[in-house]
Amino acid sequence: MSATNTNEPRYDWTHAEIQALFDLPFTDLLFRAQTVHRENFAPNEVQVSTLLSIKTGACPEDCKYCPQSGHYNTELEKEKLMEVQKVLEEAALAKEKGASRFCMGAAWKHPSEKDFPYVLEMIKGVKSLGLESCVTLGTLNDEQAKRLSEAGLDYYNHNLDTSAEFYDSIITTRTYQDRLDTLSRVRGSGIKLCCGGIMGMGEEQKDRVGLIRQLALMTPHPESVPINMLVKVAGTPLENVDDLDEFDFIRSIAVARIVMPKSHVRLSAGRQGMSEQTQALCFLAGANSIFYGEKLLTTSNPEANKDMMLFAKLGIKPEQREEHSDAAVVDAIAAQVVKQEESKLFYEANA
Ligand code: SAM
Ligand code: DTB
Ligand code: SF4
Repeated sequence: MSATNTNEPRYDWTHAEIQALFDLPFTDLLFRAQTVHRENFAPNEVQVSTLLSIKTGACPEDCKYCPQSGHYNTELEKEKLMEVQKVLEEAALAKEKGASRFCMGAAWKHPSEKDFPYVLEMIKGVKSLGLESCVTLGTLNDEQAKRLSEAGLDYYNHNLDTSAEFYDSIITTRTYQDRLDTLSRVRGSGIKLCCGGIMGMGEEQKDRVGLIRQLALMTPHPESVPINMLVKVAGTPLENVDDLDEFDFIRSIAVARIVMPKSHVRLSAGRQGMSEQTQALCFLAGANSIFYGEKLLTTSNPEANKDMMLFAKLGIKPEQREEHSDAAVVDAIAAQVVKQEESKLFYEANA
């Protein structure tokens, strides 16, 4: 493996080099990841995004992990596109609780001409609240990417999910190349990329290497890299897949941190099933972003209070957007939440 300046992103990582990182002794890998992390980021800051499903279920795609696919019966309540006003109320609430980015997800193969103008209104509204905006709407054409950019969209989420080789065992209704095409349209329109994948779908280590390499070949790297642990949902084909060893998940975060040194690496879905200690190891491995709030899109996430308590225990602060510095406000909210939780625990103990 070449000893290079760890500070400068590289776009020529080979499969063997990434494989060699995965094969390092665990503490060597984490030490290296933490070193890269500290060269590029404030070590105890974590960016906080809140998710909202703006259109739920009945998706025509057959992604085997997804509770929202219309191909499986997951007993999910389907919902049409939410009203703009309702979305903005949720965004304001997320801001009040300390989120700096609001991410809106729709269970579409691609947005329709009828729905698209409402999504543009949502983006403008979220921006006017002083939040960063992110949407994930499926495949886009050039025109749609341009209109999203003109509406001021900050990030577009579009995951590659796994390696090109394993992809066809997970999704048959679209190709890896379709995904790459949308990603390059989004990039071309000047919107920042949020692109990552899912671990624990029964893939092999070479597939985790393949996914991370594919992400690391993008020039520049995706600004945001969500690493999801599969949330197994009853009714989906992956409902009974074997658990991924959490050390392999933590290794994936560490490797992503090393090969994409300037990207935010998000510890995404799956935190609900993880201990605080596992999450702390993910932060040590270089994760510096989370989804914050009781719900992801359709499945549950740790309660906001619990996350603020975890941040307090670990000495982590929510990262602030550069353009507006209301760090004091967020600190005050965090302190208040922790205080409320402590007094709740005190009263319960003394009841
Ligand atoms: N339909 C759009 C798409 O697929 O691009 C946007 C919404 S989709 C739910 C967004 C991402 O959520 C997927 O790409 C996948 O990586 C992740 N995801 C979906 N179901 C998941 C699950 N059960 N566990 C972990 N991640 C999941
Ligand atoms: C991402 O990588 N993870 C988020 C977000 N991007 C859109 C979605 C996770 C979904 C988990 C399953 C659910 O709640 O439906
Ligand atoms: Fe549809 Fe996205 Fe779920 Fe796939 S991951 S079924 S595209 S909502």
